[in-house]
Amino acid sequence: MKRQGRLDARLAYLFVIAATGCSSGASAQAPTGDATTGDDADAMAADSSADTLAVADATSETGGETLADAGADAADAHADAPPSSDAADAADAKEAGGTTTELCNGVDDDGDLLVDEGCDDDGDGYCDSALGYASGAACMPGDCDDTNGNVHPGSTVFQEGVDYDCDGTKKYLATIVVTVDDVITQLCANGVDLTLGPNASAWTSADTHTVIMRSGNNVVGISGKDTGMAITAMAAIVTVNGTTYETSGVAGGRTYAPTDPEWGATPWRYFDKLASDPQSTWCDVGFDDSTWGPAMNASTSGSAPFEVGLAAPWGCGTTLCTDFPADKRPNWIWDPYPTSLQSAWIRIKIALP
Ligand SMILES: [Ca+2]
Ligand SMILES: [Ca+2]
Ligand SMILES: [Ca+2]
Ligand SMILES: [Ca+2]
Repeated sequence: MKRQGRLDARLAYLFVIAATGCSSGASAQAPTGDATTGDDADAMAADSSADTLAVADATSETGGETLADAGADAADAHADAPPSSDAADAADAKEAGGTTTELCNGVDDDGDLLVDEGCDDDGDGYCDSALGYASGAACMPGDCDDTNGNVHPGSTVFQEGVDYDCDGTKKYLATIVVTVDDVITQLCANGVDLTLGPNASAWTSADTHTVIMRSGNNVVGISGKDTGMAITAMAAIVTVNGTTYETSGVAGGRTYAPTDPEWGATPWRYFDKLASDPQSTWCDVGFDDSTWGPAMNASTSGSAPFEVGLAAPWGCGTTLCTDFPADKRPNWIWDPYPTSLQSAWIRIKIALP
């Protein structure tokens, strides 16, 4: 019995050895088949430490990454799209339910490890206005075309038919050719006076001006006077966005009322309240010219007096016919009822897309 008892004790000891195992046995574990909960398949330390082997660790990490991580996966509760290195686990906050759209804010919103990607593709320093914007962005807001570096808020690089300064309006270069018998006293566009040309006081020669117009309504205003205290007449062509607006009027000789069909027959409106100033805001886009009447033709386009060689005061003179485009002959227009007006004002409203 004693012999048998010692044998039983030895077997029990060996059983304990076998049951408790030995830590040196775990260190020899192969880099696959991770048996310990919370550990990696790479047999290194637990997930709270950096993984160093490029092995799959789909079993023990809640994120189910398919590539080895370089960062601290203990904090990573969400899967990174491979081949993310997960170098910045701050991105996990976005993966957990943050926005999936990149905003221009200095933060990687969509967790692709790129900060503000797409915000300034053209490199002009302004963020794509199609993306959301918040403080922290490296670019300024409001780029309405992030494919064109000359298009951004404040840009002065003119481009025909383009909203190059991102204020919501397209821009167009308008050309104004104008003369007044006898002198131009004011030329304006959209409420801004233009510098008069060298021929402002020489009615036999016209001056050419350029001005930038915008989407919506635009106004060109011309004011002049007759130095002989008699009748003032004007001739002008405005060309913009492929359309030409020649001065034109209605048949004259009488006073027109707003109910007359002739009242709206010409886009050129004439201030016919004798020689008083219409208002300081008469050139503004918002000025109400509904009480202004239609201008009267002093001569119709293509006929006298806009023909070469006609005598003063209504002929082309020496240069007037060449100052205006050869295929364009504006009418001289004046007051619809022939009174002796020393001063006159005309304006035209032009709507652009
Ligand atoms: Ca991003
Ligand atoms: Ca961002
Ligand atoms: Ca830009
Ligand atoms: Ca741009």
